Amino acid sequence: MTDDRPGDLPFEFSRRQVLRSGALICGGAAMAAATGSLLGRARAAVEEAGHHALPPKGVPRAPWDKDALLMQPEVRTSEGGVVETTLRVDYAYHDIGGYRLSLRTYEGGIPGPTLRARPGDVLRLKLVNGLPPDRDPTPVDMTLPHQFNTTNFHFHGGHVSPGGISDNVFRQMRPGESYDIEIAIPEDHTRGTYWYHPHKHGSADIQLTSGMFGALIVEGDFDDVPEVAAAEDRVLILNAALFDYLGSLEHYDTVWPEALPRFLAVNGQREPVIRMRPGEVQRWRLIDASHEDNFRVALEGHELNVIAYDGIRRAQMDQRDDLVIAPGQRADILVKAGAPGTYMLAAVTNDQGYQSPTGPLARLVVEGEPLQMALPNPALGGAPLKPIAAEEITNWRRIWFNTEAPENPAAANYQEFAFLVCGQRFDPDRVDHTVPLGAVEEWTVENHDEDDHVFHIHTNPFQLVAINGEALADEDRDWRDTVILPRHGSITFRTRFLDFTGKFVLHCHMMNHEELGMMQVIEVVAA
Ligand SMILES: [Cu+2]
Repeated sequence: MTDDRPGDLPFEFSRRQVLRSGALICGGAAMAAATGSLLGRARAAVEEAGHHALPPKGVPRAPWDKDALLMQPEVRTSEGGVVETTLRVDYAYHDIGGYRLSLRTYEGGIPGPTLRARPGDVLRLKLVNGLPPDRDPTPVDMTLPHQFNTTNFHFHGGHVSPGGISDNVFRQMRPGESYDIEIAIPEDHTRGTYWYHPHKHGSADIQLTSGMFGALIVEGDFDDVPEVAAAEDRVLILNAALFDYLGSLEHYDTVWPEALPRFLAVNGQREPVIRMRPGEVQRWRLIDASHEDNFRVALEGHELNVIAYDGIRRAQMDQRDDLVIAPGQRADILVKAGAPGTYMLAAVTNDQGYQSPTGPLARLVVEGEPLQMALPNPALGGAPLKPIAAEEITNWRRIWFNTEAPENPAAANYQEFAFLVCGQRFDPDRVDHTVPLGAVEEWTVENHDEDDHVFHIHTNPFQLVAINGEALADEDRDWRDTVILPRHGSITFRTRFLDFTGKFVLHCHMMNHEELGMMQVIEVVAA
């Protein structure tokens, strides 16, 4: 084991995490035991927080192989320009971290299959909803979570038509029925890491938290960079495990409290092992499929070299000690393995208005014959999207996210909270923004709340130009589809509405917030 990182990274589990984990009497000892060794501190915190000790009874059990290798989801690729496949939604037993859970899945797996396409391809999917009938066929209140067995399909980050049977999140896919989905990926689509998940308002939170997510890769982004092309390519979908005493997710209260996962997971596994050889470079496609929380991801002893955010290639590799990733976001990183040893990949202390969850994600085991692999020149070149200049802008908008909380939030039920955009709850029948096709707009999104939120808009990526009113330097003007909206702050972005008419949504990607109303409708109309 080595520890060649600077020792100032806050790696301890948060106090709240320790208290929550039922380790109150030894929580103080865990903190006191923390030493200068990053690995030692993380391990001590993990042990003291009780992460490896299953309670004596309760949730159904299954064996936990603590040496299991990180699995890759089954891959379904395009043939003759078409990715043609069935996605069956159904309950399945899922063994993770010593528990046997009964969860809603795609194709019986967590994650669902990885779909791989090229620009110009068509995704031709048959979604078979094999779930049983909804227990609430006529919901009492459509603005609150409801009908957890009705679903639909969203291509997160896809620059594709939001209408018809394409990426249409207003569709309802009922239990016992099957539905065709056909999404044409434009020839000029950005190539990179995307993902899919349900987006039916009322059930998306429960379904996504269950494990209904999968990677959707548009191939070919770094064909011209040999160091990236040579790297083994792995999908790492991060999420937080939440379940009730039956190992299931049938009530909204199971997902409601903020930052209360049982543990963190990668590709539906708890602390899997990733093997590399010394000097090897691998490409990890990080996807944050967490229902609610940000993760500050760090890999002990190693730099994270970001080559793309949200599926959009950067002009310059972003070399970092750690990386905050928010629900919905992706970060493609290159990892160059150091000396032989075991290194922890973990979510470390992070403040998003409250403490983000912390804990181990995976273990990197570096062993075997060394490899001589290089990282690319940090100047990657070839950024795919043209920056939006001020002169291009045809319109400006300002919106804000706000919340209304009951007198004592910790004591209250979720029904008592309101998550709002511009003071209003989501209404699928109300159009909040009408945009003429061809518009190029600059939007400022304010956060009037004391916690961070996560802004996401469908159909068109955007270029960030300012945070909290401070203009970003040209090289920091990342293209994104999902971005952290800082508490009592704002983001400003520019975006082009050039290719698609129709209705789509913007929302907070903290799924609890979306489900309780923090979402708006945009309609792009022919000019
Ligand atoms: Cu939010």
